[in-house]
Amino acid sequence: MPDTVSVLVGLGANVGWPVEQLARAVRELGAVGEVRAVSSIYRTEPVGYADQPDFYNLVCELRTELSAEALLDAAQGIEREMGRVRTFRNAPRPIDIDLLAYGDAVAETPRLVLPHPGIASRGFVLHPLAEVAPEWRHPVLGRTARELLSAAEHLERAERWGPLLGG
Ligand code: PH2
Ligand code: MG
Ligand code: MG
Repeated sequence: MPDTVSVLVGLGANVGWPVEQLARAVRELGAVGEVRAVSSIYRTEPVGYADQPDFYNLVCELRTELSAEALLDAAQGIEREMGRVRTFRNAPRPIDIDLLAYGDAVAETPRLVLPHPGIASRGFVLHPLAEVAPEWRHPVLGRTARELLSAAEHLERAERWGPLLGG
């Protein structure tokens, strides 16, 4: 594909049938780019608002011709289509699709901060990210995903649950 960008996308779900919802969301992302790699699914402790079920998280690598803003629109369209209703910050959700990194872009707009500010401190991102793209280098911190994971302290509980099937 000419002029494509490699994008890292973090997905999470903790309402309904999280594993099926992750598979559907990855399938739908395949309509806006080429899904190059998908991590295992991790079962993770909720961060931010604790009184909710465990999350199921994964990270995938997508190559796309879309701009970051257009990709965000597409991701939010998939979230809406899958029944996501925005209530409060860190609330339970049937699907969450976050742009973790868009090439080497470093940007901050009202809608989008790149790379995602939570990358280096969240186990639910770092474990699947280090699995799918261990040599990816954070454009601001200058560390690879593998290095960020081994340097991180006090990560919440995250266990590998299994592979994504039916994606
Ligand atoms: N997403 C959040 C807040 N907290 N915790 C886990 N374990 N996994 C998530 O995907 C997650 C979270 C906000 O999007
Ligand atoms: Mg999120
Ligand atoms: Mg989100």
